[in-house]
Amino acid sequence: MEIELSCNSYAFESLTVEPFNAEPPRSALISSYVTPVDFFYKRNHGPIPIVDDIESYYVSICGLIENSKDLFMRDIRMLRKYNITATLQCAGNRRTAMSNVRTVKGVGWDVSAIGNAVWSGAKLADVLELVGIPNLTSVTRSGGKHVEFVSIDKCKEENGGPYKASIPLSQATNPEADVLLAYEMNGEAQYSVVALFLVVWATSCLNPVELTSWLTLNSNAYSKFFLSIIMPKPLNRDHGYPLRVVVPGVIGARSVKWLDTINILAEECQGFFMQKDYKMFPPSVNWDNINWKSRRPLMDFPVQHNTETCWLTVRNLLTRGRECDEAWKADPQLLYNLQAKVSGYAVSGGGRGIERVDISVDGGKNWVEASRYQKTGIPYIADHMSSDKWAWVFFEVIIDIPHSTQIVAKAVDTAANVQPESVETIWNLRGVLNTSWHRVQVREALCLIRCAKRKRRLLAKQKLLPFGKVSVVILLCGGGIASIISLTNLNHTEIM
Ligand SMILES: Nc1nc2c(c(=O)[nH]1)N[C@H]1C(S)=C(S)[C@@H](COP(=O)(O)O)O[C@H]1N2
Ligand SMILES: [Mo]
Repeated sequence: MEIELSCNSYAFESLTVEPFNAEPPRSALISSYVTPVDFFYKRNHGPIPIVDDIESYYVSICGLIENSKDLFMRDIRMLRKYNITATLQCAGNRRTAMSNVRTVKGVGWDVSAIGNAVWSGAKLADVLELVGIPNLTSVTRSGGKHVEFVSIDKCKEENGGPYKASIPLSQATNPEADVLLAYEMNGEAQYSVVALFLVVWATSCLNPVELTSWLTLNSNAYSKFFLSIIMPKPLNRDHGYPLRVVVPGVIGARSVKWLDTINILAEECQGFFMQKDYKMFPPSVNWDNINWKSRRPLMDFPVQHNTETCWLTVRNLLTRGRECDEAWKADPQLLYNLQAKVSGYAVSGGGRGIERVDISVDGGKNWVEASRYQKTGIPYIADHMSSDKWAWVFFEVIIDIPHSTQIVAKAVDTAANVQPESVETIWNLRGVLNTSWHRVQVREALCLIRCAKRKRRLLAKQKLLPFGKVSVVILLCGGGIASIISLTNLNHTEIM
């Protein structure tokens, strides 16, 4: 018997309101390979700007190039549209665990300052071709080596100036690096949600004759309305409407939202977030002896050893054969025979795949390998064409757990980089790139059982809702159709 557990509520957790910073609960995060926009973490350094006149919005491309150019949204939409599934992660993800060792400065993220989305837009390499910079250029004729992205928003760290960051020109002009100017986020996902809604609604409200006459009578007005919801949704304001940069495999800070200007520079961007933040220092550096110039800006995540991050949550609990609580009441020893489904996400920077995820239930003495997956029906093979190279990988293993121990996870990427064992060794004053082994204390087994009970009570309550078997069948059919629709519409991914 398997009892679904969910100890967290599904509410979004706001960490700061001004600027708005929020992350979803852990369990919500790994419930979907493509993170719904509502569960995608939000990281802002200033007030979220409003761009309402899309006709007059344009991006200026200037700096060390022969001809500067202003690109309107229609010019960018004219370029070939790519859908890239990429995981965005804030360099400060898991900062709180680092501050438990010694205080660090920064937003207190738990493990969910990360999300995986299908980003759609033009490739930066194609945009730069429009201003005469060919693919795979490292230096322009006038000496440009870096591409700076300047935003519309204003931050106090920039003394009221705009947020900005840069990446090397060689990366920006490499089509394989998949750097995007994105105008949609999970756009295609709308099809499945809307299709599901339509199927459930139409089938449950109308009989076939009514349905046909309704469709004939109202085709014009309703088709307009439905088209407006079925059309891919633009990027939402929180995530950079109308246009943002997405630099796959690189810390989130370089994926500049609300893009205003692209500058071709000889040196990397001198902005605060490139020079005085998002750098990693050794544990010996403190606020009195820090020399910002001594370190390079963080790019690929994670930087140290290019390791990957991997968190786990204990989601499900299995007892053998009987109802959890009764079984446990009858035989408290059952607690010693628990199995847990340990699952989570693993991700590496730079486009490297996840080669392995190891799980230990004895604090790291013995390990078993978890299974890995991205898309249903397609086995995950790291660095293979069939996998989303910039996206996280989910893992899962069902494992016997002793009543009180520590479950530990560590991932290995395709360059054989392994996560560092202890957070102490990578402690740094800004609390960035905490990629240390993730540990879960299994004293929680008892709490989990209580959660299971609560969850079952909730399920029992739900059965009382006026939600007959027919609706369930419709819902399932709708889901099936919806997933077929979403499969045909997505090149790089599917919604699970
Ligand atoms: N213009 C602008 N772009 C920005 C930021 C910002 O504050 N302003 N924050 C950056 C940081 S630190 C991260 S982690 C990501 C977060 O993107 P999200 O809010 O879409 O999740 O955006 C990056 N781009
Ligand atoms: Mo970030």
